[in-house]
Amino acid sequence: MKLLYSPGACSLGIHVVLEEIGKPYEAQRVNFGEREQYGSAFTAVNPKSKVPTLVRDDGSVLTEFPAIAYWLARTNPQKNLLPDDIDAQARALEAMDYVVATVHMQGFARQFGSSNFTPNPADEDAVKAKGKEIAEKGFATLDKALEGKEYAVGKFSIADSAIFYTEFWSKRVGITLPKNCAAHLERMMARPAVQRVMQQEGLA
Ligand SMILES: N[C@@H](CCC(=O)N[C@@H](CS)C(=O)NCC(=O)O)C(=O)O
Repeated sequence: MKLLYSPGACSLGIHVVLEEIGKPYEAQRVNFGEREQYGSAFTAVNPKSKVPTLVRDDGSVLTEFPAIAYWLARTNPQKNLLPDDIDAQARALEAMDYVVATVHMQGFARQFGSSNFTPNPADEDAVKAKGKEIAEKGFATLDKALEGKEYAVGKFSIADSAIFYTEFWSKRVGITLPKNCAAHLERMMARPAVQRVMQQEGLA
């Protein structure tokens, strides 16, 4: 398998899942600085111009964080990256979707790429402020869900790798994480798989 990633991007969460699984894979850096994701070599693989992109052993390509994480968890059941219990499984998917679709795509995307949300440069500070508000509401919601728990649905699951990448981004935009999210981030950073990914992506 090959993961196409950009250091510190949301692909970080999938990189963690691959390290948790522990099977051989290749991690190929996509250089965002050089806009490689828009070049023909990349778009031939993923026309969406986005990471994470997973090229599977049979050559087929899987995109979208929740789909990739779900597929990796279900094809490696011995790693218990998704609970067996249907209700807990649904909770894991609920948390993952909330992180990707709301906290990331509505909250952080406004802060990292405010010009994508308005044609008027004068509005960009307001866009960023709205993004911060959405992300902070997201962390407050996740914080409640994490109350009294080490991980989102009991044991470590793919939901935690999604929560982790947005927690990891919080410092970049000056968000102070609420206590359960801060403890969750610390717990994630202590995992050997996460430490290996930090080294590999040059983030340590
Ligand atoms: N909905 C996508 C979001 C992926 C995404 O937004 N990736 C960002 C990095 S965090 C990206 O590749 N951005 C490159 C670009 O838009 O040029 C998913 O779930 O994977």
